[in-house]
Amino acid sequence: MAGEPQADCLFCKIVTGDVPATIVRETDTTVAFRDINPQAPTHVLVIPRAHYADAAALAAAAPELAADVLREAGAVAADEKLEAHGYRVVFNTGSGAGQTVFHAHAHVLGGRGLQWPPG
Ligand code: IU
Repeated sequence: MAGEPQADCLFCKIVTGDVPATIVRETDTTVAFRDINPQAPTHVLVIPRAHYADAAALAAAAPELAADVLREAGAVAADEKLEAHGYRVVFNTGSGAGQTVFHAHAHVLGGRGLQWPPG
C-alpha cells in the first residue's frame, strides 16, 4: 500500500536504523543523510520516512509530505552554508534518469560549481 514500509527497500531500512547512514537532520516525517558516494563536497539525500517509489508518486499521494522533503532540502542547504554560492536539488525519476533506489529522495548538491545542463 502507498506509504507503507517495503521489506526490500534500502532507504526504508535507513529510516528504521537497520542500514547505517550518517544522518544530518531528522523530522517526524523526513530523514536527511550523507550520500555514501558523494558527487559534490556536500551531497545529502532527503527522504520521506514513508515509502513512495519516486517524487511523482510522493507528490500525487502525499503533497504535504513532498513539501516537507523540499523544506528539509532547503534546511540542509542552510546548515551546510550552500546558499551563497547556490546549490541543486535533484529528484532522479526512472532508471533512464539515473534513479537506482526506488524510495523517493531529493539529492542536495553543493560546495562546487555545477554545470548546466546536467549529464
Ligand atoms: P539515485 O538518484 O536513485 O541514483 O540515488 C541513490 C543514491 O543513494 C546514490 O547517490 C547512492 O550513492 C546513494 N546511497 C546511499 O547514500 N546509501 C546507500 O546505502 C545506498 C545508496 I544502497
